[in-house]
Amino acid sequence: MGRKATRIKVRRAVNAGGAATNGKFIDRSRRAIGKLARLASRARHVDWRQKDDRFPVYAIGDVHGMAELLERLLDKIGRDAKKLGSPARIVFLGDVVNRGPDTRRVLDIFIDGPRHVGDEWLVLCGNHEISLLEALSSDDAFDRFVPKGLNTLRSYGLGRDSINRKALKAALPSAHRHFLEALPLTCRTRSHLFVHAGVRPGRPLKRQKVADLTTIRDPFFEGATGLPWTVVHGHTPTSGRPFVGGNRICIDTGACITGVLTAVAITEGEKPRFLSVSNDD
Ligand SMILES: [Mn+2]
Repeated sequence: MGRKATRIKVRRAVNAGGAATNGKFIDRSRRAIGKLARLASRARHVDWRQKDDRFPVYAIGDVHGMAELLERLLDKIGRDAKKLGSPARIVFLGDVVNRGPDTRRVLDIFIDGPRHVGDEWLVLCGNHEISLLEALSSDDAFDRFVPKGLNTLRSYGLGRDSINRKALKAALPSAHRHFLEALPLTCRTRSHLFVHAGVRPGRPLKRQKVADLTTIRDPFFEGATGLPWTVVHGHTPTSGRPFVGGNRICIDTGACITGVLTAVAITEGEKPRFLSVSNDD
C-alpha cells in the first residue's frame, strides 16, 4: 500500500470515529472466513487407488475421545495384520474428538503415529473436528461447541472457571491445532470411499460440500445404491453392531455410548471383516 493510500485510510478511520474498531472487527471476521474457505478448498481428497491392494485397508469408526478403546483396537488390528503378513494401513473416519473423556490423549496418539515401520494411518475430518476448530475463532461457535466438548475442555485441563474461548486457545497445543487443520475429508481406493458421514448422491466427489461429507444422513442413506463406490462411513451411531447395506458400511458403533469401537478390514474382492473391542471384554 502506498503512503498516500495509508494516509487516506488513517484519515478515514479517524473521521469516521467508531469505524476504526469496526474495521478491525471486519478484518478479523474476514480472516476467519478466509481460513475456513482455505480449509474447504484445499485438496482434501486422498487417492489410494495406486496402492498395493493385496493387503487390507482397515477403517475405524468415531473414536470420540475413547483412548483406551482406541489403543486396544489398534493392538487387535496390529495382530490381524501381522497374521496376514501385511502392514497395518488404517483410515480413521473422523470424530476422533469430543464426547468421551480422553480427547487430548487420542490426539497425542495420532500425532505420535504408528509404532511399526510400514504401518500407515490417515485420519479424516469429522464434524466434531470442525466444531472444535471453529470454537477457537468465535465466542458464538465456542458456545455451540461446549455441550458436546465439555469433556474435551476437561482433557486439556480446563475447569469450571476456565470454560471460555481464550482459555481453550491457550490450552490447546499448537501441534493439536495444526493436526486438526490439516485433516483430509475423503480417501478412496479402487472400490471404496472412506468419509466421515457420507456423500450427496449424484454429485462428483470434487464438488461435494464439506457440510455434506461431514454431516449428511438421509439423502445419502436413500441414494446410496447408485454410487460408484462402496462408502465406508461413521457419524450415524448404530446400537453397537456395524451396518452393511446398499453400497455402504457404517462402522460408528457409538463407542462413547455403547462402549464398542469397531473397525472393518477391506480387501479387494473379499467380504468385509469386522474387528471390534468393547468395554465389556
Ligand atoms: Mn459425526
